Amino acid sequence: MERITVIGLGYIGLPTAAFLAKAGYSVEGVDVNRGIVESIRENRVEVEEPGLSEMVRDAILEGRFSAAELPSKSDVFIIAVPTPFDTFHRVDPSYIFDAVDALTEVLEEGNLVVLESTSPPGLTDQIEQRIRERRPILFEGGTPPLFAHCPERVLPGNILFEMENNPRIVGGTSEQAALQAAEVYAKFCQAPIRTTDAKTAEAVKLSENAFRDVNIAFANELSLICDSIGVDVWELISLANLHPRVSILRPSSGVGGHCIAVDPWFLYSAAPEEARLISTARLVNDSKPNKVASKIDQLAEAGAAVGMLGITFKPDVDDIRESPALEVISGLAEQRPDITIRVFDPALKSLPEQLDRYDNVVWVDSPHEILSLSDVVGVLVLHSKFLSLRSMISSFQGQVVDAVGLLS
Ligand code: SAJ
Repeated sequence: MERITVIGLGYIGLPTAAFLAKAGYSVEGVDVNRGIVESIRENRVEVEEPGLSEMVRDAILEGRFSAAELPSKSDVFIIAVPTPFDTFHRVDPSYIFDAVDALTEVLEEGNLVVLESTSPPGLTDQIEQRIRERRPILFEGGTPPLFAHCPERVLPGNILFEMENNPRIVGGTSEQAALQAAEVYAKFCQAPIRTTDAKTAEAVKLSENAFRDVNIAFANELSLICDSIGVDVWELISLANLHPRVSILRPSSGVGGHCIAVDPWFLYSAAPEEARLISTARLVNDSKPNKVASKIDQLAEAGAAVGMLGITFKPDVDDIRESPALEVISGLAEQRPDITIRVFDPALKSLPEQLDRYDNVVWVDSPHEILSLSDVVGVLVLHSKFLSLRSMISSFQGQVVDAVGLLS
């Protein structure tokens, strides 16, 4: 049985490891976070994703998945660690390089190294170069290690389905690398797998997320234009979308999460002079939470009770990373110490610490409390559990700021 090591056991690494184990590989998951390693050893999964716990548990019980803090010898190494960016929107590849340095110690001739983490164009080539400098001997025989980029494309909340059913792009620093990596992914991915060079694969992934960001920015910009000219943006979009070649996305509280709000900057930093539309879209989307907060601010009289529906970065997930709703609430809490802000989110059990520190922000256990105790209500996330509140909100006596179109 071939051995695969997956470095980084988060939203992507963990399901990837589970799929590979299910496909018959002997998989070792590696994470620098001891808590994560221990949780796997105790058969626990801390990533909230439908079906994932069961799949990981099966892999562990069948003896095909184990966890460690450092990589051991293997045939294939897959890197799935986060790639953050700094305040100047420059990519910080330090987690990737830490993972690379850890595997360099145990790498052998003929091994395959696959980068799944979203990365700036050229990083997979840099990884090869870095290892070549540290272990030149591995490249002197007839079977040097191979390097490829296979960007993840799955949507949080639907990861298991999409990991198996979304087409994959595999880019190698050589053709052989791309083909070998494609062979590994074909063991569990049912959709077409297309091969290319590593830099193209990196740029493809970034372009996908930048495409979505630009399109959401268009919808968000329309919502601002509509507010200023007194037109209902939701009606406008539904009418415009009747055109066979128009498909406008949904305005919102802003764009959050760890992908779409981040990745376009990687394309931007690769060619800042050229990436004008992409950087403007980022700024439009980043400005949206503040616009929503201002709208609520204007409606809330001194000492008002404000209710907020939704905290997470998008509907029906429990993830609050880069959440625009969180930004709306914290921004308003800071600007308006005189108002009380009651908050409810069906995907969470209590206030996250980012909101808990405000004396004027209070968690409530049901959306009905929000509606019965507030003068102004903000709908910040379109959770499907909120759909049943439509008629109650429509007959609500106070003011409503519906940033996500629940009522439309
Ligand atoms: N959003 C809107 N309006 C819309 C659609 C989304 O405001 O019409 C907002 C959401 O509320 C959220 C943000 O955009 O705050 C991003 O949500 P999303 O569902 O569009 O995407 P993510 O970030 O969950 O996942 C994206 C996906 N990329 C694309 O669809 C091109 C996913 O396939 C990628 O794998 C993932 O990024 C990633 O990890 O890169």
